[in-house]
Amino acid sequence: MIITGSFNGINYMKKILNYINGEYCEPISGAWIDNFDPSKGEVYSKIADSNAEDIEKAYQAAKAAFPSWSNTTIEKRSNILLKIASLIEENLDSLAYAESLDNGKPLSLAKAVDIPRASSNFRFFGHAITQFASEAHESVGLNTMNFTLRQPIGVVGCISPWNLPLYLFTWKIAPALAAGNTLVAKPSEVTPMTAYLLGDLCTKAGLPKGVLNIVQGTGPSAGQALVAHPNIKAISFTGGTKTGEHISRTAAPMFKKLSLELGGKNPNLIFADCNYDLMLEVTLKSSFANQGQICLCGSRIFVEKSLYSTFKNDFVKKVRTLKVGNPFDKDTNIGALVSKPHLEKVKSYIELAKEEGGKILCGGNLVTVEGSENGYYLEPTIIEVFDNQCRVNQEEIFGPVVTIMPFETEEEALQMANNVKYGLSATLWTSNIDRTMRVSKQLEVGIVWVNTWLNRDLRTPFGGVKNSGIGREGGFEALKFFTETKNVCIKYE
Ligand code: TXE
Repeated sequence: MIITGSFNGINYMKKILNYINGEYCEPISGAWIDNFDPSKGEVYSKIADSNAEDIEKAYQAAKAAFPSWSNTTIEKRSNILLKIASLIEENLDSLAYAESLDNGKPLSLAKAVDIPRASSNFRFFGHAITQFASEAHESVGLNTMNFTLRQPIGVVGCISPWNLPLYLFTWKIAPALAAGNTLVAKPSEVTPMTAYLLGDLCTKAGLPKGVLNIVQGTGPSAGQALVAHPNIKAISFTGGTKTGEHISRTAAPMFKKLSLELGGKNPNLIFADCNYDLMLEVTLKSSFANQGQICLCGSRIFVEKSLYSTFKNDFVKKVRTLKVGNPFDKDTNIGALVSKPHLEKVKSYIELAKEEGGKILCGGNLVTVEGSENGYYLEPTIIEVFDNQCRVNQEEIFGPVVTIMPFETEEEALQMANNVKYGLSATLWTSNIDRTMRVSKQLEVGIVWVNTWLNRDLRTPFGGVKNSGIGREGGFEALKFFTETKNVCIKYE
């Protein structure tokens, strides 16, 4: 089925076009790729299969728009961003619907999290840019004054993934625009719809032509051309670690600025002295929110031995109450996984777990949803593992699958938490402040949550260490990334 109708005033065209120089346009090659509705496993629209020529066209538009946009007053830039934020809010229902349809996530989640956050991203950076300042260093006694300029880089590239489509797309483009850059941005080919709809809202908000160019298409074609473009001097990327590695290789010889937010295999450390009920409730979310397809999900759960069997029983009981179903059903907790290949990848890890000696405590099976029999549904799965070195505990699965394992001492918990190639986030459950400090300092990650999860203040630095990436985004960190720093040293008599 191809959707050609409209929902709350926004058209679902059967073709998802590029947005270049303020206009929707077809890919130069005339090639299209299928776009699937994961809840039904059916093609419902076509995406522009863009290539290097489309990237060049977008680059030329962005280049032409740069002199004017970079010299636009902060107040005007800020106002346009705030207007985009308001338009996203006004279109909450339609955008949430589009996100669920494209991604398979529960509509309730898209309404409560994805779309409000996309709006907040624009609102936050619309305000942040008005407060962004730079330093001055007076060399006292030497009659010298230094001041630091933070100037927009020029044309920058943003590449985003499919798990939180509009949320992560706007997380990059809002600061890049606020800082005065012009952009070529590529959303994931798996979930192109909301980025496509955003183009129209940017036009309505008065964003000048060419400032934001959205090119649809695959990673190897459009994405690769964007990263390889010699005049696009900075790339902000969120996606898989392998892709990040490839992007680094392409970009390094051109000395591009890179911000890479990659995979995770995040530990949850649960100590017996925690607030048990709160921990249980939040652990359910940190394990299975968005079908477990969030780079911040806590996929390795380590529990202090004295609490282990109680936790195991209660957690299994709770997880069994989660309803897997059509994303548009009100009582659905877990929707469809994003694509068939991804479903197959996640399922293969469940099979691997069995081979590795893991014990499936609940879930593990595909789910057939009535009326959506070809959708990509999987039961939320808990695997008890006995060795932190097994592959299911070392590799990113990125689905509704968590492992649990006991630990005896704080040292052992830390050692297992850190013994992995990733280092994005960790969640710690304890009521002991000394332990909080000790463990937080020793965890090899970029973000630690204590007695909470996915609690985000947009001013805070966000990003990982080790194979989870390089660089930090969020707050002024993002504005720093999207600007070039220049020191001006003045000697006076
Ligand atoms: O992501 P890709 P995939 C992890 C997760 C998942 C795995 C693979 O484990 O199973 O990555 O997912 C673009 N040059 N995460 O393959 O390919 C691509 O078009 C430039 C974690 O779907 O990394 C898309 O826009 N761009 C993650 C974006 O990269 C390229 C979120 C991400 O897709 C490119 C998603 C190339 N050569 C997956 N190849 C997180 N950190 O949140 C691909 N792309």
